[in-house]
Amino acid sequence: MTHVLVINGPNLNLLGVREPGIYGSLSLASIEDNLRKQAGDLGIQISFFQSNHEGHIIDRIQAAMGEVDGIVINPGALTHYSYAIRDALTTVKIPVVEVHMSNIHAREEFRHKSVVAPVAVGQIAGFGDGSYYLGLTAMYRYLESRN
Ligand code: CA2
Repeated sequence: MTHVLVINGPNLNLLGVREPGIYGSLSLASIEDNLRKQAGDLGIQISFFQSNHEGHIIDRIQAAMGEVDGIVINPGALTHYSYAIRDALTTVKIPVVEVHMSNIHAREEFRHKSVVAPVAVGQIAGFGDGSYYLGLTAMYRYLESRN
């Protein structure tokens, strides 16, 4: 069975708790519940991981080798500077879809650059919690097209 891992980086555990204006009012647990339902409809297995620590995210990416078929990741602010996460994603050779709730290209200059995007299949940004559902759909379609 196709297995997709959804990874969330720093501060995304605060979703729905603070700054609903930028990131919406849904908690990460609610978004994960919705993704679980979507995965059920698609007939795929889904797992979740969130950490505020770069090294823990890298450990999880490494552990995903041989375990999952695709990774949907919102690396949070690490998106903009973590060559270590980029290297981990490259090393495991698992297809990646990068997602962001906000449109990072319409925000501060430092958010315009993603060091992860060049090693991803693609990037989805700006649709709030919808970015995750679109990201899972994109990953599913990508994996199906390879079968
Ligand atoms: O738009 C996104 O999804 C981001 O990855 C969110 C990151 C930000 O650093 C990226 O540039 C874009 C920030 C996540 C912070 O999440 C919070 C959630 C609720 C309250 C406070 C922060």
